[in-house]
Amino acid sequence: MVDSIVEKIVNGDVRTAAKLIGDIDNRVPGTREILKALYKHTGNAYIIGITGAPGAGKSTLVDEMVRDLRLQGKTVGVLAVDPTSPLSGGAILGDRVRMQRHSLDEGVFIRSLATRGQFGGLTQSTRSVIDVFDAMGKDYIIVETVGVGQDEIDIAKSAHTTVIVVVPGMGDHIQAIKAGIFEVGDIFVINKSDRSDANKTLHDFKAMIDITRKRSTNGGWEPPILMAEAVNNKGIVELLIEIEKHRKTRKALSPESIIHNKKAIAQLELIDMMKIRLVEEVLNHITNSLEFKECLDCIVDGTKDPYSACDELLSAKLPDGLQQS
Ligand SMILES: Nc1nc2c(ncn2[C@@H]2O[C@H](COP(=O)(O)OP(=O)(O)O)[C@@H](O)[C@H]2O)c(=O)[nH]1
Ligand SMILES: [Mg+2]
Repeated sequence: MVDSIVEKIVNGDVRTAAKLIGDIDNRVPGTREILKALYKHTGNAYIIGITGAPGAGKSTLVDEMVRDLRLQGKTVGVLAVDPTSPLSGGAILGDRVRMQRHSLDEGVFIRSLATRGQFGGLTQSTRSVIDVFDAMGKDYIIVETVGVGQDEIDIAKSAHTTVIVVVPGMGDHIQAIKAGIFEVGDIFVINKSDRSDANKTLHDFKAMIDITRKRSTNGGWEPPILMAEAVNNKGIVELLIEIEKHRKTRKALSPESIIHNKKAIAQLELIDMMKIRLVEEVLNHITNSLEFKECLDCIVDGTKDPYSACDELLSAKLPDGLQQS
């Protein structure tokens, strides 16, 4: 069963992949076993993260990038991670319509993820879907995220090249985007540069990212700032050129730094994976128990304080030694 699913995905079977991705999003039990078997077929795709505030033009940009990459004969997987818009909602629907021109193209596979599990786990499902695309043999995987939360920053850290999209008049946008996201940017794009205040933004922005530019650790790579008008297909070729340059810079790093980077990412991903399992499994177990409901009642009627309730619930479920904090 697992073997035949894996075989189909490795052969690029879209239906099987779509089903698995849906199962990942919905946390269907048993999905892990497939992912374990699939893992050895991953590691070949180049992963590009596109992050920015809602409405910055990320999807428009991605759509144009897909077109250019297809013209180069590359296959592409696109994953839109947007927990703020459910599948039926505006943004994703817009993406669907926009991306429709790729819908008959077998070299493009577009999916979206919307579920933030009760206790988190969006990063985890994103990585799993990336693995599915990767195992399908896609040359490039483009992951679109809204740069607002820690999840998005962590997702960006796993990408090989992270592109941060901002728009003119960005004072507001800077606030909408979590500051930490700028530190993970390898390339910055000022989209909607058809707007009159674009040059001012470029100026402001240069000053701002100078502070966060990450020179030393990246083989001398200085994140460039590009102007684009995604809606008019301007700046896309330049963006792809910079991505390729960044890819080469990464490749040219010393073997030690490559291993060092790989280890850092492996550590981040493994801790994330354990975190989500611990939190999900332990919390699910506890919150579904009778004791939990009794504790809630006691806190409400004033016969127990939440500190004692927490200690009692955990001491019943955690191994000795993990209980004291
Ligand atoms: N003026 C202008 N509008 C743009 C540009 N790029 C995208 N848009 C528009 O901005 C809106 C949001 O774009 P979208 O790609 O959905 O943004 P996302 O939320 O970041 O994915 C859409 O109405 C686009 O047509 C641009 O370069 N200039
Ligand atoms: Mg979008």
